[in-house]
Amino acid sequence: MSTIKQALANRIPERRREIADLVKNFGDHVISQVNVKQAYGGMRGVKGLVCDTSLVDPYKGLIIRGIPIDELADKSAEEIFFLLVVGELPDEEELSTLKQNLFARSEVPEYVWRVMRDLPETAHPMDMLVTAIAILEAQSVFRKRYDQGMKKEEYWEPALEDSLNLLAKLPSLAAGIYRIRYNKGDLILPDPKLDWSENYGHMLGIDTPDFLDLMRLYMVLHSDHEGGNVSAFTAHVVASALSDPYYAVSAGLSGLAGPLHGLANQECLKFVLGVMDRFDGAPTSDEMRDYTWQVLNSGRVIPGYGHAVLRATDPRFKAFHAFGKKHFPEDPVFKTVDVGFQVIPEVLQEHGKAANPWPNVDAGSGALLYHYGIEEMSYYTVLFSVSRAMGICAQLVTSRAMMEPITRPKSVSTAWMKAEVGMTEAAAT
Ligand code: HAX
Repeated sequence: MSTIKQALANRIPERRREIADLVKNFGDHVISQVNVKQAYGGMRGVKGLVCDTSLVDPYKGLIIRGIPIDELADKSAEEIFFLLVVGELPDEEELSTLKQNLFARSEVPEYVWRVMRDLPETAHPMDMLVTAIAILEAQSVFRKRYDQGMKKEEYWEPALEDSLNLLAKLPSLAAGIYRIRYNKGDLILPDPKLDWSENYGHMLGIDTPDFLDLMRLYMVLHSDHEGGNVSAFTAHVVASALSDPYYAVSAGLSGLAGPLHGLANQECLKFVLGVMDRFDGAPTSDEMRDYTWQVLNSGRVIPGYGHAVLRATDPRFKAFHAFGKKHFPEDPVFKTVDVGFQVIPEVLQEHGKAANPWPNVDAGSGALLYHYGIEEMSYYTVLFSVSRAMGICAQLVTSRAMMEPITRPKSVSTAWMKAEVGMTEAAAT
């Protein structure tokens, strides 16, 4: 049994008891109310979901299993995955076993590469990634065990097995997509001396220590963002039907591919390069202010700013910003991000629409990748996806371990709503 599996197995009985007690003793306790605006407004603020891997505090940002993300910024991706799944950081032995375990499962089957190479050049890298994960489903242990007949109490075991198999392959897969889509030459094999995130950087073709450290930081910062965001929630719903982790992760990452969610990092760099193009390099504060107004007045959003939950500068943005300040403060792309940080929140406040005028995680990450030569911005959401797959997998393993039922909230019609609020007389269904 892998150590991560053993560590989780040890904790499951107590957690199941805890939840059973909560539901038994306080099952009727009301935790949220829903108004008409929320029903039509993307359920913003409605508490109707449980996520124990992480939470997002509007002012403090991401907190993973009780630890604020800024305190985890020097950890490895494997430590974060262990923390997400088990609830505690691994000891040395648990960590090294997990690293070996992931490396041993990392080979991507040849048929996946054939499909990747056959996709048309117009296929977005996110389309390639989602396709690759979907066709890896052929290897699902969960589906096989379910077909053989498996008890509900055991669902989490093959869910974890599939998650480890999938996560182990993601760096090779994602790096291969980069090299195929942008004609970067042959695929690069993983190096057994490197860990999961370092191997990702290595297989992209960039081996400098600073870049590998950025890859580590990138994988840590994007790993999870509680349960209600589009990708996590989508994956949660899909997995609740007992679709296996390959189906759930590919569905969740299809949501991450939207410009209001993970694709915002691609849009951010487009915005930054657009400013630089206009002003022939990093803009002054006044130039940035004018440009921001122009974008807003044309009815577009400023990518990388605003958030559905956060109401302060995202600590993940701060961590990326600190990395840029430390390693290349004079880089013109980074400087443009920096000028934006000084000016855009003020403009958005004056504009008066965005509930949160502060930068989110996507505002600066592209500039850092660009500095190291990853200039193909349509690839950025793939990097985000490799990291976020950790949170999605940890959440679905937890859901199966807690034996959660299928997700099925009640929807109502507009006719029902009108009758409910008294706009019409007849009760409608
Ligand atoms: N620029 C311009 N207008 C913005 C804005 C921004 N950055 N952020 C919000 N607004 C606008 C909204 O479009 C909305 O306008 P309408 O009333 O005309 O529809 C209004 O302000 C109120 O929106 P909100 O309540 O502040 O924000 P939402 O919870 O509805 O949406 C979003 C949150 C992140 C989608 C939004 O802030 C946005 O579109 N930001 C830019 C895109 C972006 O950076 N997305 C990445 C977010 C982080 C993430 O998920 N990464 O994966």
